[in-house]
Amino acid sequence: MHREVLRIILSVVLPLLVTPVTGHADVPLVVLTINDTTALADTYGNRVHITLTNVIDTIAGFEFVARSDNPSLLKFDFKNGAADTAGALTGRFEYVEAIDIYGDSSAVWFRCIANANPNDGHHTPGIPPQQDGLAVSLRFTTRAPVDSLSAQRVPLIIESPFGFSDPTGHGIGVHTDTIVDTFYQVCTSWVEGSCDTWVNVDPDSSDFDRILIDSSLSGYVDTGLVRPIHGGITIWNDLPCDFDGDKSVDIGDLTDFITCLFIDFGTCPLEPLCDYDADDTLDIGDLTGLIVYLFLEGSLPDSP
Ligand SMILES: [Ca+2]
Ligand SMILES: [Ca+2]
Ligand SMILES: [Ca+2]
Repeated sequence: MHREVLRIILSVVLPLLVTPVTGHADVPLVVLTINDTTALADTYGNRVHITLTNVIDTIAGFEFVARSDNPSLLKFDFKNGAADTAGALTGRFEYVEAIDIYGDSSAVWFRCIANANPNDGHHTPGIPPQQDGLAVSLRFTTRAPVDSLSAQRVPLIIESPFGFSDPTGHGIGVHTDTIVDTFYQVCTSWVEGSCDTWVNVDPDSSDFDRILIDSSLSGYVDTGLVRPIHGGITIWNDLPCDFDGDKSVDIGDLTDFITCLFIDFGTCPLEPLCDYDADDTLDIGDLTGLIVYLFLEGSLPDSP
């Protein structure tokens, strides 16, 4: 078959093979979440967890950019390795890279492929369907908040390149657009019955030997099917609930809290705030919040 004919057939048939992704905006296939986190001002060694839910597909590779909305307060820590995959779903992936995409540590471009080297004698599987697994942690550093009296939240935004591949290398939740263009051509040089040189002509003013329909495909991720959930870091000058001021919240702070609530009644300090329900008093409800944070799956209060 002539190459030209094959090309024409392919360019007509190919769009028909591309099944459009129908929208189920309420049932995403993949969700990537930046989890809200609290950090102290002017510190390094902080981590924010990025979690992944993949409902149907095994994920063999993915990429995303996480950008700090306020790099003067929060930057990613490329000196110590911006991505920490220890104990994460990507921990055994053969290729993992965290790129300083803008060169100023304001954003991380994270890329990973499970079985990046197919010839190393070891098949590294992707991530089978699961919920809320830790995909990777990102390290960041903080500066002091501008307003020293209150905490400040720095949004972390998920941006492109953003996408996920299944084990066959196909993008998950990718819409494909077809761009079609039509050319009218004459042959200017025949070699043994086959055309050597085709030239485009204007069909209104010239005869033509053939019509060429050229199509090219371009794709984009449907964020209804592959959903990014942005997050943020609340930066405190003083750590909430750090009653003894040792820059960490632990059982010693719980003891201080219990003491001020039940033994030296009314001696709870106004700072640091540990006011979970934001009612401007410290009481047993706030103590419960701290207990949940220390022993179960809770967080520190996220507003002053
Ligand atoms: Ca391999
Ligand atoms: Ca403490
Ligand atoms: Ca309270």
